[in-house]
Amino acid sequence: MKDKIYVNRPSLPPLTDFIPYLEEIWGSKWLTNNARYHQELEAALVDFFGVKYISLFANGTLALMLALQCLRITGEVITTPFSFVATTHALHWNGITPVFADIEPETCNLDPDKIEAAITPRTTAILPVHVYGNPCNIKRIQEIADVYGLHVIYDAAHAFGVRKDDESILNAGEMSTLSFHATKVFTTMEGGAIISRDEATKKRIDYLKNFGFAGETRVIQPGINAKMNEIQSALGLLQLKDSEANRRKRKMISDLYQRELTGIPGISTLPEVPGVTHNYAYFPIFVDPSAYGRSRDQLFEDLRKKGIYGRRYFYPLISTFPPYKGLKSANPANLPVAHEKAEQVICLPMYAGLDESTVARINEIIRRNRVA
Ligand code: T4K
Repeated sequence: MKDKIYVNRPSLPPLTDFIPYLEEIWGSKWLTNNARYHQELEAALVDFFGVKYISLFANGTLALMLALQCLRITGEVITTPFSFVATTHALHWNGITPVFADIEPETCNLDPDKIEAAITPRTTAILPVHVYGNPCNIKRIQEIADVYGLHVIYDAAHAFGVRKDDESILNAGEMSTLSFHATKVFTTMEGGAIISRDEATKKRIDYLKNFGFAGETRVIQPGINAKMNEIQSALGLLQLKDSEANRRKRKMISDLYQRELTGIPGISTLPEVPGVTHNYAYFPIFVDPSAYGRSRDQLFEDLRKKGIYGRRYFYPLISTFPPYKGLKSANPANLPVAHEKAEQVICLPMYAGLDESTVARINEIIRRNRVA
């Protein structure tokens, strides 16, 4: 069998390029706590994204947890079950009750038409996710939030560099959070960030990620340690240099998949959205067994036997996990589209280092495995 092909692989710079950064860190003995590379990466990302403020984090989960803390969100928050479990866990860790609403079939994102019905007197915010980096319906979600006086925080863990009508989608809502995990298109090994829109909020976020310290002797809120360190920040600075070249490589792979898979009965993909600069972070396909002749799980196993390690992101749905399945909103009858998508999805391998011949082989397996 050939080497295993994983769903993701980080694009790392040459090790020799990293050494001078390490030498600088060793020489200065500044390892963390908003030191040189941390500051440089924040400035570089603000510029790269076209956003006002960014605060770097140790990972995306802590960023989400502290975004909620920072806005003092309580009660109930409306969110999507079709995401990585960290989205809902961040609510739980804040003592907030998640309220699941269904997703749109076209994008797999929270369906604005399902939000209003989920609002109760205890609702304080909406927490949508730009799943696979595809933008949510930002305009409609904001309209609903404005009418009902709700906060909006976007989990933008997948949305690094995504733009709509030439503006970063990270400017949507009051805050957006990012993940820079090893599996993401831009990585600092572990890492994350919060995008905020005014200086006072940025300051509060920075206090919270440093135990709540506002200066040497003043603590303003029960904060936590969620800081990114200098080695992570240095890797981020290097990653940024290759980010556009890597995006172009992923676009080429996405085009290959789209071209070859379109037209196979029972296989559907998410098309590119006009006006959106995609980051091609994931390549999900959806298997309709009645037309494909084999189930999603059969295709998933067939691919595995041939060394292709796709992933069923996001199956099982968050709403089916024991901590959440007892919630009224977790009833499958409330979430028919999310259940259907979770039963059908496979994310195919997608990363800049994936070669064309492997993509062709994956397409061929999917084409040949169909049972007419
Ligand atoms: N919100 C959303 C919407 C998210 O998707 C995530 C994380 C978060 C919030 C939370 O952000 P973080 O706290 O993680 O920063 C992965 C990631 O661990 C997770 O970050 C990510 N979303 C989620 C979608 O996927 P796993 O358990 O599927 O990852 P794992 O370890 O199986 O890796 C997948 C493949 O990637 C491996 O088969 C090979 C490759 N890989 C992985 C690692 C860790 C590498 O090549 N190198 C590596 O170092 O969760």
